[in-house]
Amino acid sequence: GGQGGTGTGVITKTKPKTQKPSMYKVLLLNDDYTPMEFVVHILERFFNKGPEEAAQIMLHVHQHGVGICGVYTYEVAETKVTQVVDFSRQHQHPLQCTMERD
Ligand code: TYC
Repeated sequence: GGQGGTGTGVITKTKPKTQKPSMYKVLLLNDDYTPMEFVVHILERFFNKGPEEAAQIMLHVHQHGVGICGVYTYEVAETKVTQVVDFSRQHQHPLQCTMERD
């Protein structure tokens, strides 16, 4: 829909805006048992990180307790969390992954 301007004869239009989806941060939590190399592998495999960024994120989580793997729409974030937790359990690692509104 558009509104015609008045006064100057200049026509302005208000664009109908489609809603942007809410975004969710996927967070990785530190623990004392999961090997560092396994966490790097997770970040490469499920979050499409290169080896350097993956190592950087892993060390951030190791030192600070929590870190951001990526920001996604709800369904994608939920799928990543499930994939990380399932894959970690299959390898007997206690790695925890969660999501929160951005
Ligand atoms: N703290 C773990 C260790 O010393 C490494 C680790 C890093 C575990 C990040 C989980 O999300 C994590 N082996």
